Amino acid sequence: MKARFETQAIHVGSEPDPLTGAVIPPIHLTSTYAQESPGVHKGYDYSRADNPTREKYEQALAALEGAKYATAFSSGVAATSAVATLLSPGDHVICSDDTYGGTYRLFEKVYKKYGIEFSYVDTSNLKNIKLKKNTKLIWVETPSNPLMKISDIKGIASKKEDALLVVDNTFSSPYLLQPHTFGADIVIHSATKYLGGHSDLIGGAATTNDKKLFEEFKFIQKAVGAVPSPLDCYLAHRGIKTLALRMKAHSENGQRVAEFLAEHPKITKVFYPGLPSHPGHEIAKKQMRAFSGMVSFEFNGNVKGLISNMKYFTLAESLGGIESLVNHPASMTHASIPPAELKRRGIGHNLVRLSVGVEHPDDLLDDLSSVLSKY
Ligand code: P1T
Repeated sequence: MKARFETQAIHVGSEPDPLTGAVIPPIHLTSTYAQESPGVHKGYDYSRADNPTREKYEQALAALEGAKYATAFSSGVAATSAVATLLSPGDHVICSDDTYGGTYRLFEKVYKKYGIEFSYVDTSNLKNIKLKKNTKLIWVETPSNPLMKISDIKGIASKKEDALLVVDNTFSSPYLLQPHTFGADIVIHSATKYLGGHSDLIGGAATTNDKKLFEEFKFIQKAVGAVPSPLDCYLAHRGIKTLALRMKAHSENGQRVAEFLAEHPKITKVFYPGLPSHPGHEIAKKQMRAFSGMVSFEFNGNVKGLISNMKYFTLAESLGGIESLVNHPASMTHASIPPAELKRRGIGHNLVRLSVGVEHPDDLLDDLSSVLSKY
């Protein structure tokens, strides 16, 4: 019988070291490998191409996404870029109109000039998935960054024809959502976030069940060279062993914070898929195990004062670590999106994004309550 998620997270790729019996396999901090004679070696020749620590981490990642293959990259953006290299001039991409700002920047500032066409649509409404003859890729972020829109992966997969469906699963993590089971061809991650879980590394990954796609990713990994270091692979692999525990706590705390904010008289709008009032709540309930720790809200008072004076929510970019963070999308994570496009997307100066950590929820609510009483 196939082991369950929590068991796989701890055991896949973590078998004791055959040489010494070390329960935690060693970190292979090496760039190169001795060869007996040219081309005769133990399966490794250079760490950009292959490294045992990276391989073990990739095995664990694939298992958790319910995929056959995983390829690790040096950042989430590098994983996004690896997917984009599958495209050719003249290809068309449908992309969620609410994504991490760096994804938009990469598509618009780097790949557009190679003759790739991008349409940004609200993928939370299936009616907006309109394929053109040259549509090769559909890029979906769910929940999206920063407005927490929920896209119906199964519904989009049923409309994708020959296009590849890519889901950026960063905000959910594989514990809450396994996009391959709903028909996604490729899942990408910023491992910097929930996978690593401790805000101490930058990493990315792509998973797939398609051998040909995996071979292309393996090639890009080596040929382009955006690989994570063995130490970062070790840290990310160590992080995912507690993913289930952390995601349960993040989701419980996220729900408490979202409910608190929804009741607060100074907050005009809350974006959290765990609230029954969220337009994507029913779809989220069907495809996710819980609703994660990402909560956004609109506050029409002194936003700068509010976000700069919290006790436990540190003002910083990024998300998904055990500690709570607060971010101002318009001027921080999404500042690379031009003002008119930010406006079209509904990302205003009054929007605040929280990455709710795993501290005691009462302390987080006390912090929010106190700062909201001052600003
Ligand atoms: O930062 P990096 O590891 O390169 O990951 C990029 C990325 C990809 N996808 C999503 C959904 C993301 O949120 C990110 C990075 N996001 C932030 C740094 C942020 O604070 O939103």
